[in-house]
Amino acid sequence: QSPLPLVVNTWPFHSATQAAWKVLSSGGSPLDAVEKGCAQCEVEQCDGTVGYGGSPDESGETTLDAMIMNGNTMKVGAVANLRRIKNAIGVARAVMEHTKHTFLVGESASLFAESMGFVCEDLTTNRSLSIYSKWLDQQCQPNFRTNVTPNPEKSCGPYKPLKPLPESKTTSIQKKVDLRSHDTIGMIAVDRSGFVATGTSTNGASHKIPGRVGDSPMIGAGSYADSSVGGAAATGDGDTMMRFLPSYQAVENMRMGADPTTACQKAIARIQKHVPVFFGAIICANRTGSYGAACSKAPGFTQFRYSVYKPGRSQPLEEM
Ligand code: SD4
Repeated sequence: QSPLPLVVNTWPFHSATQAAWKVLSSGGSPLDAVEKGCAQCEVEQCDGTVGYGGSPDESGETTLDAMIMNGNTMKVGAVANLRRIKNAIGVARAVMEHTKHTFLVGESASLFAESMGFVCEDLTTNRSLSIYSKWLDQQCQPNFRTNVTPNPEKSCGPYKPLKPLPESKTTSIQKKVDLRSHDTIGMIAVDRSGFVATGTSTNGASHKIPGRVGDSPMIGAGSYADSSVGGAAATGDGDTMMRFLPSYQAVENMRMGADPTTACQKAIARIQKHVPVFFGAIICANRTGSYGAACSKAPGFTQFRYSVYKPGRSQPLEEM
């Protein structure tokens, strides 16, 4: 039996996998599959880390990052720091298909979305308000400005820009926060002809400085697709991962002959050479339907799971 079509996505976000599979198995395009799959997570607010109502920034606002890539044409649409619009992957696709541009950000991305007919809504929910107010109350959690451990005197607010500590000096508490505050959907879809599309959607990192953009919408970092080889998508600590373009790296590893698992392992190893402790994982699939994944083995992060749907399965498989 042919291993195609194929859907692979980060984490056990099964209804997203299923939504993408429904499109692909009925002969739809991998781009539609990726858009539908990621949009499903945006609606369900998967893990609170995709879509509205999650990961409020330092001012309490939820903003969204997303990208989609067509591995046949090598076209990409991406949005970052998108405000007031729930369907970030849809806006990313609109950038790709209805503009000459590749990447729109912030308020201007939202205005573009509105002009394309996307509904403008508040992305704040009771849940995101409560995450935000708990964080404000504590005010001594390590955060993205200070990068330091909590101060028992409670003198460490989020409001003083301090010089960040070098990576090697970050505390275990800082690392724990990073582990908890990351997740995202990254998806690869391959149709029977070997057409590969990839995409991501996320609300980024909790308590980030407003304007911070993660790896997810960045081409080659969050995901990468090239139908002559395959596709890859990443999840994890975007502030670290984006510096290494791991999705691009993984696809290039496959181009040079690596199987998907090895391609992912090598991309993770490249990061860990410079940043031994970080939280991240990559999924890969090649154009013929082989797939694999790898994750960093950071303390406190022992298991990365991802979902696969392929012919002959009545439910998404969960692996790793
Ligand atoms: C980010 N990588 O903004 C994204 C979100 C994430 O797992 O946590 N992905 O850093």
